[in-house]
Amino acid sequence: MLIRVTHDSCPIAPSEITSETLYRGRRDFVRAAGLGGLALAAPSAFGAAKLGEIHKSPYSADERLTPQNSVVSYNNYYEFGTGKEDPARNVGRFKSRPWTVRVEGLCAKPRTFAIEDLLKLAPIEERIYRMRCVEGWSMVIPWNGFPLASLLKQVEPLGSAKFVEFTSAADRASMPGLALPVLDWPYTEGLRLDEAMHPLTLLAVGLYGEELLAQSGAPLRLVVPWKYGFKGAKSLVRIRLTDSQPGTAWNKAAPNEYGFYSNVNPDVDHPRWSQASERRLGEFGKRKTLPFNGYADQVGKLYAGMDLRKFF
Ligand SMILES: Nc1nc2c(c(=O)[nH]1)N[C@H]1C(S)=C(S)[C@@H](COP(=O)(O)O)O[C@H]1N2
Ligand SMILES: [Mo]
Repeated sequence: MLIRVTHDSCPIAPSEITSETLYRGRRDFVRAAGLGGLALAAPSAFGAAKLGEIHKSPYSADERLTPQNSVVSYNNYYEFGTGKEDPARNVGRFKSRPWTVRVEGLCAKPRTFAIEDLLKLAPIEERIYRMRCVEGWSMVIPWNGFPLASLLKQVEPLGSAKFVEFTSAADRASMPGLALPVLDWPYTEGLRLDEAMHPLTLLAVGLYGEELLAQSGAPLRLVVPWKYGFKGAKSLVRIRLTDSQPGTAWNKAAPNEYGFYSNVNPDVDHPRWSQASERRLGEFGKRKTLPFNGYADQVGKLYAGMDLRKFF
C-alpha cells in the first residue's frame, strides 16, 4: 500500500537557511565519514573529491550561480527523508563506491559499467543549468557531466526502443527513508528516447568541479533542465531502453499532480500550486517562470503538435 505523501511547499524560505544549518550538516558529514578534524583541512569545503579536467560548454546559462552550500544542503532525496534538509543530514552511511550501472533493454550491446569507466566515457563538461522544482524554488547549478546520449550510443539502441527508464539505488541499510512507503521504491523515472538523446540531457557526476555528494545523487544522476526537478533521478543503478512508456515513481504516487512529461510550463498549474513564478534560492521576491524553463528554443520542437495540458 502506498501512503499518499506529496511534495510540500517550501517549508522554510531559502533566506532562512542559516549558517547554523550548514554548519550542522557539515559536522554530521565529517563525523559520518570518520574524518574528524582532518576533513576541515581538505581542499573541498564539503569533503568531496575534485574532478579532473573540465570542459566549458556552449549550453551553459549565463546567470548568477546558486552558492554551493545552498545546492548541497537544501534539496529533495526521499530515500534519505522527506524534509529538504534531511538528505544532507542522513547520508552518513551511504557509499558511492564501488558502483556499477547496468544499461540494458532494447539495445544491441547491453553492458554493466563501473563508475570508473563511466567517468572516462566522454569529456566531463561544465553545464550551468537553470533548475526548477515543482514546489516553486529554483537554482542555477554548475553541473559536471556528459550527455546521456554518449552513454546510450555505447549500447546501440534498437529501432524498437522508444523510451528510457531510470532506476535509483534502494539500499535499506544506508537509506533510512526507504523504511517509509512514501513512494513505490525503488525511485524510477522515464524519458522518451528523443528527450533522452537530446544534447541538453546530462548524466551528472559532479557539481562545482567536485564529485557529487550523496545528497546530490552520487555517483551519477540524471539532469534534465527543461523539466521539473523530480525528473532528475539520483544515484542511478539501472538504465533500460523500452518500447512502451515506463511507470515513474511520482506519476504512480499522484498521477493527477505529476505527469510523465513534466515539462516546466508556467501555463499549466500543479493542482496545489501555481507554476507561473518561482523563487530563486538566495533571492527575495519572485521571478516569472519561463516555458521549458527558458530552454524552449532548444527543446520546443520535441513537443510540436502535442497538447501540453494533456501531456503535462
Ligand atoms: N532517487 C531520487 N531522485 C530524486 C528525488 C528523490 O527523492 N529520489 N527527488 C527529486 C526531486 S523532487 C528534486 S526537486 C530533485 C532535487 O535534487 P537536486 O537539487 O539535487 O536536483 O531530485 C530529484 N531526484
Ligand atoms: Mo522536486
